Amino acid sequence: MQKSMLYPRETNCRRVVSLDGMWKFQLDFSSSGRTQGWECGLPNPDLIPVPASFQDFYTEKDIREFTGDVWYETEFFLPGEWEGKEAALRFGCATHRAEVYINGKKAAVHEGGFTPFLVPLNDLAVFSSFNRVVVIVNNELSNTSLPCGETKLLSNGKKISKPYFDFFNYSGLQRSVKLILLPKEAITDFSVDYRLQGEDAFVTYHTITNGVHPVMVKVYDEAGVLVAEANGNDGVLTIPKVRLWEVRNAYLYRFVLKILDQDKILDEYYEDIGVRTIEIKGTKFLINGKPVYLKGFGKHEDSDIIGRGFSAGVMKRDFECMKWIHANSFRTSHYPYSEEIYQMADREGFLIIDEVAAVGMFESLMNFMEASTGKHTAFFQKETTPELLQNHKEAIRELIERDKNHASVIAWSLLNEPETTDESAVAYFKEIFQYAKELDPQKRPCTFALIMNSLPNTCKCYQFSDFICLNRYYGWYLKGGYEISEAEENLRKELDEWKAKNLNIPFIFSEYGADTNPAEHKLPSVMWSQEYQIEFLTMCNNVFDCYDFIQGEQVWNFADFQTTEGIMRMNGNKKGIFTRQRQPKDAAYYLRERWASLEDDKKVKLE
Ligand code: GCB
Repeated sequence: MQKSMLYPRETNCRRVVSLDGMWKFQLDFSSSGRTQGWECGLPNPDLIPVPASFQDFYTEKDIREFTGDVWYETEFFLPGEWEGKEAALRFGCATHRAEVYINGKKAAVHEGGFTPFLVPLNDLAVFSSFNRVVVIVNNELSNTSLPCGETKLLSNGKKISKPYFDFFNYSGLQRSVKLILLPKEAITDFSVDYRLQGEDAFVTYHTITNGVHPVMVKVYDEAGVLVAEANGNDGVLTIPKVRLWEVRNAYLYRFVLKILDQDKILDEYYEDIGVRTIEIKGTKFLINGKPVYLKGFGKHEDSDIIGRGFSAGVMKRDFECMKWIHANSFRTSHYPYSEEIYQMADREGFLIIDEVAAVGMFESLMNFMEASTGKHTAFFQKETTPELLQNHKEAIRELIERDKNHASVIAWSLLNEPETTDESAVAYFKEIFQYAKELDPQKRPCTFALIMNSLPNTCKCYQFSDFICLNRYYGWYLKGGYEISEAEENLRKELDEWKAKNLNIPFIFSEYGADTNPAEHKLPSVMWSQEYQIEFLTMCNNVFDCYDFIQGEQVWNFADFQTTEGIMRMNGNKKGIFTRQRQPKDAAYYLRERWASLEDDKKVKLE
């Protein structure tokens, strides 16, 4: 069976059965599962829901903090009528790596915790029968994992995760698992690109199949009317009088692909796709040739009890909150999100900066603090760097292959806050950026988020970015509280230095934010109070409005989220504009007013 990232859908020729629900579950505290044959059945399992992170269900700290192999098991029935076709299991993700056993036999391995993978079943599973799947999910961090970190052994023999990043190392089967049926001759990949001319759109498409028969493509509008068709695996579809996908005003066409052998349908697949163009011209982002100013957030997949597990309910609430506050965009900080979130963004007309899990490439357990102290970790000089580079490229390949058809995805973020002050980063960046450019059929802009010490005169890698994403905390980690006037001066000084470089590309603030305890009110303000969060945002926004190359503001963070415990975090990062339960802090009302007054396509105050 050929690899394929296509989202599972039921059609004439395909079937999808959800395996979500309660799975058997066992932590391997003594690392003995492999020698004791757990792949043939867990000896002493508990039950746990899939999809979900496993950490926050239990009352024992040893479970929440568990680092190592966690084992999952379930049974599935493989229908007899599927015989002669291709059956597979599809994992939405397994964080951070997985080994899958079918009826005791090793069937697949996958590295990387945020992208889907298929496990072919035909050779190992039995049709018309129940079959056992056992999955070993490992959540250890290292210098070669994405995200990066370390795994340490405490003197009591227990392992602990030490992330070089600021979010809890949630793991497990965090997205849906599906049993899927594909035809023998199948479409394995499909991509599109667009050109607009007058009122019409020319959609270049490209399909990959594993057979000899050609693909036929039909495009239907939202009313179900056929608007374009073409024959052949590659071609150009003409959509006359196209209705474009616009920011917060989405329109999706249904692309139906079929492999035909005379009258017989060998395979059928569909995707709902918005037609839009994205380009950068000078300091502007242009969607369908019109400028857009990004308003929104860096987010996390993070909520009470299920951790990073996908929940349609949480997703729905997040989109409703983002609509209420007049946001138009978000960054999938710091890893590819669940596929359903991109589908929803397509539907709702949100813009996504899609980030790969390349976070923590600055060796520090508190990089948010240490980046501004001049700390130097020579991260890309390690002997493990070649292996990291390989994993990073594979993660980018999977990300782009998975997400390339989403109208909502307007850019790829290839790293978050890497160390860029050392010459050794340059070769690494060059390879990563070149690779992403080659892979994307739409040649979307590529970028990375700059850490506090990646400054106009110290950053050796910004030249690779098509637009610059600044993560800046003037007024929080630097010059907070009553010193905020100096924070403002420093922020302006940095922006003046960027301006002097005359790069003639857009800049956005991909992070700026202040931790805020929703229970804290103080007049006059102090850091951590609701009042200070508004003061901080107001200061930053006033500065942004003075620089016309600033073409977007994404506040850190949409909602409070869980991190590793420590003296810098009060049971998590509290920079949310919403609480972890998705209720507004005071600053949400401030932002709502500001963003309502900023049109999607211009910076009102400049004009
Ligand atoms: C950053 C990181 C983000 C942190 C944030 C913070 O620069 O990119 O992951 O959570 O700062 O709040 O310190």
